[in-house]
Amino acid sequence: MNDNLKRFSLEGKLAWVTGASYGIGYAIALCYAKAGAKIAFNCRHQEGLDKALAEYAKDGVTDVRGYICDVTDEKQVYDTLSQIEKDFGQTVDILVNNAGIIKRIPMTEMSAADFRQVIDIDLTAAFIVSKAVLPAMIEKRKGKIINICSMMSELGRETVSAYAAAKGGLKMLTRNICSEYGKYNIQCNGLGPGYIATPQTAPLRERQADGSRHPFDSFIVAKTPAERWGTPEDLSGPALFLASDASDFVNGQVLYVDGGILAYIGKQP
Ligand code: NAP
Ligand code: GCO
Repeated sequence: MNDNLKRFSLEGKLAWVTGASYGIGYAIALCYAKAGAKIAFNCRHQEGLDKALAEYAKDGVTDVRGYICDVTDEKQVYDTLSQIEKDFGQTVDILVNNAGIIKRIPMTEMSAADFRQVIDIDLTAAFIVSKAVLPAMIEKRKGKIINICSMMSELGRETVSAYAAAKGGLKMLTRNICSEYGKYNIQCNGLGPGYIATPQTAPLRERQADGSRHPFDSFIVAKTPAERWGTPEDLSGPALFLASDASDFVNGQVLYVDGGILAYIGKQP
């Protein structure tokens, strides 16, 4: 492998991808494993964890362990991190704050409890898990933190006030971790997926009773120069770049992987 390609290798690195039992997290973890990384992932449901382990095995990933951990629970996060370090015999080199939810409710109908839950999982949890892994990265003078942001880090839309507030905040948390810890050779960047076909967006792509496409599905295809939804695999290469030595001088950025949505006014109806 030539020196340039070596910079994209994750050989010997330990990556913790939160919420990687399926969807975007799974695709990122799989890509990292194929680039040589050992994988730790977590989720809240044993069934999802077991299914994911079977999928990883089917995809040829052997050096992977799953943990039941709710990323909003500080004790669970610290206990899981200790177990990960014990199981793999090393500290975390790469953290991907991927776990996330969305609640699509008009703001005037959304309870404060619902708003808080989205903020807790999509923003506060990234603070909790990043804070947990940072001391070892500081010690090693090396580390990568990748926060999974969103179109909603830049744009609003009806019914996603909590999610947009969380993802906007996550962009600024990314910049702040860069500012505070860049001197320790720690890079913290955001990855901003466009509209990706995963369980999270399945309701926006459901066929209508008459078999026609969901209006939102048609809207997104018209708004995307690539004229398609993204797949979790579309994120793998950019995620690998941000996790590898190839991005050691990239810090505090959000790399949008959106098929061009943010650059495009949208197709004339
Ligand atoms: P998804 O299919 O709904 O998967 C979410 C994952 O997070 C699951 O593994 C879920 O497992 C886990 N999770 C949720 N809450 C958790 C918690 N409190 N603690 C631990 N794990 C938790 O979502 P996705 O579409 O792959 O999205 C992944 C990330 O990308 C999210 O941050 C999302 O906001 C972001 N994103 C998605 C899109 C898109 O179009 N799909 C675009 C931009 C950004 P359990 O339920 O078992 O915990
Ligand atoms: C929505 C979607 C989006 C995507 C993604 C876009 O309801 O608008 O769920 O929020 O999940 O975040 O980048």
